[in-house]
This record gives sequence, structure tokens and C-alpha cells, in this order.
Amino acid sequence: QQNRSHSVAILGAPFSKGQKRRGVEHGPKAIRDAGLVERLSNLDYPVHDFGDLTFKHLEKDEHFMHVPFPRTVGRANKLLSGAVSGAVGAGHTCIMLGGDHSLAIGSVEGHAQQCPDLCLIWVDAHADINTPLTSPSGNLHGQSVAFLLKDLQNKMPEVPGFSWMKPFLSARDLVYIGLRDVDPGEHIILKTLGIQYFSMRDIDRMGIQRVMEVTLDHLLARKQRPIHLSFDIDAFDPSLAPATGTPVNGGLTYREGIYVTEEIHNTGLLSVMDVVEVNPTLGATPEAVEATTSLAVDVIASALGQTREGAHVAFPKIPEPK
Ligand code: 4U7
Ligand code: MN
Ligand code: MN
Ligand code: MN
Repeated sequence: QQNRSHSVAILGAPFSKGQKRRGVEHGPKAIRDAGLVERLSNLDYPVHDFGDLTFKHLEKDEHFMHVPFPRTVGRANKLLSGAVSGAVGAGHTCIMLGGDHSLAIGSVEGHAQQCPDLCLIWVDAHADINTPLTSPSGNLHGQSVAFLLKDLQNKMPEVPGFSWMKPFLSARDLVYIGLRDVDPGEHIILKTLGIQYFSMRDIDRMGIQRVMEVTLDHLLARKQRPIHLSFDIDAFDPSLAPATGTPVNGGLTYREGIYVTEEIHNTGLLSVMDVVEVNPTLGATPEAVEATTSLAVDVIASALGQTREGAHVAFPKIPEPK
């Protein structure tokens, strides 16, 4: 099976209230400035840049338990959900540029409106599956998955700002890749729900090739369905992606990360991709920021079919002298 759809939509989500460090709202501009659209124009489908969404910060938005900005985050995700649903409904493969990872709530929810049978691949150093009751920080970017899962419904309190959505995803339709910083509450959730995950230790042991084989088999063997890829840039080693809010040592190599996106492209089933947690105000030097943003462009291009072996788009045959 080949390309599900023939056009790509880019959607910027300059939002940072799912965590406490400012600057991640500049991610979409930084990734575009690193040459995203030019790079995608080398691939053979039309690219539509839908620009950035405009998010409001609500003046009155008290903490819920120790969770900051619940209504602001809930409202932002409702807006994003509609935008992603619209882009997928119009037949585009959608690339959502964050912004912090709380945005995956709206992105996956909007995707599921169009594709209720989607599956989710979460590439991240973190599991982002805390509930407000297990979260050490309170930050919603570490809780996104908990809002999506049906299996956690009776463990989730009613968080103000999120009454517009209901959890819809089954634990068996989710696979993690790259984990290496999992909180105690998250670990018991992963184990209790039997969620398939590949930590960095698993990648060391099995190799990334086998990890992708098992991942795609787990999600697609019974039936082919649309893939939502939620890619947190902090899945990469901090030496490659330093400009991010919660870096953790011992991450994916460049080649492992690109192999993941290449394999997902090769399924022909990628439908929505999030690229989140790029914070251009956090690099120690301009070079560190540039490394992170150009890495984000590389994984997007690779997920959309850029190969390391070249392609025959420009030269369908070897040119001959006249
Ligand atoms: B990210 C953390 F406690 N688990 O919940 C939390 F370690 O989107 C980090 O993956 C969450 O970057 C990181 O705050 C969220 C913490
Ligand atoms: Mn992370
Ligand atoms: Mn994350
Ligand atoms: Mn982070």
C-alpha cells in the first residue's frame, strides 16, 4: 500500500501552557525557519502550509489540584482538534508543529473524529501517561495519553476545560518507543494496562529494526489502519536535540530516529504526525538550536518519504547527451 493521501497539511500550534517553561510556543516558527517547506517540496506531493492557530490565554484559570492552566490547555486542544479533523477530513496527511506535548490530546482527538480506528505510536523519552493524581509536576504535557485512554477513564478526575472530549483510545492501540524516564505512577499504569512499550534498554537489547517490526506487527497485523505518530523531539539524545524543556540522557541516535520514521512511512499509513517540544529559547548556543530544528525537519521529511537511498523523482531515467 502506498501514500494514503496525496497532499500534506502543515499546522502550527504555538502553545506552551502544558508546562511551565516559556519558549516552546516558538517551535513552529523555528521549524519552518529551518527550511521545512522547501525540504518537503523535494518530495512529490503538494504541501499546504495552513499557518499557525491562535490560542488565547484565559485570564481566570485557577489550578486544578496542582495542575496549572487546565482551562487554557483544554480550550487550546479543542481548537486544535477541530483543525486537525478538518485537515484530515479534507484528505491531507497532517503535520502538527508544537508547542508542548499537551497538544497531542487535541491532535489525536481530532484525528480520531475522522479515523476512529487509528493507532498511536508515541516516540518520547517520557510516557506522558500521568493522571493528575500520579503527576509529580502537575504539568499537562506529561499527562496527554491519560486523557486519551478509555482504559484509564475511572482513574481520571474531571479536569476543568476538558468536558468537550471523552477518552476513545484502547491501550492495545498504543506503542511507545524511546522511554527512559518513567515516573512510578506511570510505570504501574503501563504494567496494569499491558501497554506495549520499547524503552531505550529494549532498543539496546533488540535493535531498532526488531523494535519497529514488533511495533508495526502489534498495531497492524489484525488490520491495516491509519497511524498517528506523536514525536517528542526529546526522544532523541540531548546531544542531538538540546533545545527542549525536559532532556534526558541516553536517547535515540540520529539513525535510530530516522529508521523509525522511515519504517512508518513505508507502511503507507501515516495520517497525522505531531512534532513537539522543540524550544528554540533553550539551546546553549545558536548552533544547538539549529541542530534541534534541523533534526525536526529531518524526521518530518523522513516520515513523509525522504529516503537515505535517494529517489528517482527528478531523474526517471539516466539523462543522455543530445
Ligand atoms: B514531555 C514528567 F515528572 N514525567 O509528568 C512529568 F518527569 O511531553 C515529565 O514528554 C513529563 O516532554 C515530560 O512532569 C513531558 C516528570
Ligand atoms: Mn518527552
Ligand atoms: Mn512528550
Ligand atoms: Mn518535554
